[in-house]
Amino acid sequence: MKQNVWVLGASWLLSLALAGCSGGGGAAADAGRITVGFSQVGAESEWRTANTASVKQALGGADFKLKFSDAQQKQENQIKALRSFIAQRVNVIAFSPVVESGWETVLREAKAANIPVVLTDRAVKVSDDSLYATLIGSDFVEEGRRAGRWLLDDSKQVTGPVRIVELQGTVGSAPAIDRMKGFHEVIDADKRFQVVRSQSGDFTRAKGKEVMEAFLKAEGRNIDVLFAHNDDMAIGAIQAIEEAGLKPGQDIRIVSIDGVRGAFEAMKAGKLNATVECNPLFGEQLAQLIRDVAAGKPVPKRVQVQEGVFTRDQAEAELPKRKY
Ligand code: GYE
Repeated sequence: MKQNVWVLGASWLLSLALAGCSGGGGAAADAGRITVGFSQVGAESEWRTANTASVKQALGGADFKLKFSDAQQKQENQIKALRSFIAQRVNVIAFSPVVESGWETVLREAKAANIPVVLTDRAVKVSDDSLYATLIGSDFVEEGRRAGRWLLDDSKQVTGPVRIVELQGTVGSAPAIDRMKGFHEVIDADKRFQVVRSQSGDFTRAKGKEVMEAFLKAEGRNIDVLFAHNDDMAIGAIQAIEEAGLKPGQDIRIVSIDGVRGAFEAMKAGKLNATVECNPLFGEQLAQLIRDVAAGKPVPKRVQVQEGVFTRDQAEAELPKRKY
């Protein structure tokens, strides 16, 4: 592992030296700057928009030259972007993988080219974890548990069954898989709780609304709780619930994840019951990690982002403080 870090660092120094030797105004102007290729998932949610702004700001500073690419939620676009970064011989690749699997080949290509890879936000499933230097992101399993614990706590007075519908994130993505797992870990221990429908809303408002409409059609008034893997889907679902003549936050209790401004507004209006924070503003932390990786310094394999849980009674006081 140590040796690996050293090799990656050395390769960065070498590529800097080569850039210096190649002459020309551009290369000279870039000397000392770290060229980063960043492949973002897309623009599917408020969370993502805030994350993109944070990353662009932090990597827009003097020490970096940023090549930014938006994958529009498609893995094939990300693989293309990564290959293009490799061909351009960037110093570091950073990317937020849309799904967990299917990365081995392209990550091996990056490794063969001695380009270190920093994962942001979402994890990958690979047989060899030396294929990436580090992952900075949230603990999605814990977020799912937090949503489950909130529900448990909010259901103390409920004696009968609690019928839950679940809006999952993008199929095969780390946050969808992990949030579902964490939520179940907590609620499965209590026989009252039952997930009666569970389907992906792809982390978007439009899909969240559409799938919630289908849930309402199938279950009628027999839905007690909605667990949405992100706030945007919950906000879309709130619309569907209102259009069905029901009161979101009351007839159907709703818990979601992210803690974006729209969620705080919905809580303030009494339509959303709780949101579990997932902080997208890790641009500065990422920039420091990239500096360290590029310099060949050892970095932790996993870097955690700090976050909490917020409820309706806190919404009014918290809203002005929210930065995303
Ligand atoms: O929760 C969701 C976004 O990967 C943590 O992706 C991220 C998730 C986030 O679309 O809103």
